Amino acid sequence: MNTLSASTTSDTPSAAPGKPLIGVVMGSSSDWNTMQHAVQILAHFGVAHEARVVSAHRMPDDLFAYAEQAGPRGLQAIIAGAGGAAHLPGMLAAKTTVPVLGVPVASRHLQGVDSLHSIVQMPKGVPVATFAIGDAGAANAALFAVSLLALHDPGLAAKLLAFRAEQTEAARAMTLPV
Ligand code: RP5
Repeated sequence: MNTLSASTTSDTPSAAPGKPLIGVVMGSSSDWNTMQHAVQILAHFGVAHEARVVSAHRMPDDLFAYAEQAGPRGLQAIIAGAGGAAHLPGMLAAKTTVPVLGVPVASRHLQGVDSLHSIVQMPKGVPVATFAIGDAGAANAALFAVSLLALHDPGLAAKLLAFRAEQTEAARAMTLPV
């Protein structure tokens, strides 16, 4: 499997140590500029994670293997980002009951509207929680994953509250040029 980075290896400076709880996968290394925002959030909160390229159309067998092993490996959620005809999140969701959080990556020609529609329009029965196109979606998918983990982790819940409080203070401190 093509590995962009993995939390269990020592060559991943942004990854928290330990068995990964959150998997971050993407269809291409070209998605990293977007998906790094998810990894940065997970690293900020000290959540053990991994990040890998798993292309739906170029590595379908790897995709199936990743999805089938996600539950047994202890992943609590998979954040999946892809662009264009973005099959990755939906196909992962088809092969696992681990929650899949989909991130539409901005595409060259349709600016990610194609990615968004591909991911958000899952037919009834196999859900993918879909986030905004681009960097905000990647960051928010990670924050959502942190919220899920925080339900059963008081320390993480406290960190999340502190994160929100910092944002509030930053907004209150905003000034305008007039
Ligand atoms: C998708 O095709 C990827 O998720 C990426 O957003 C897009 C382009 O991939 P590359 O041609 O840059 O590898 O599979």
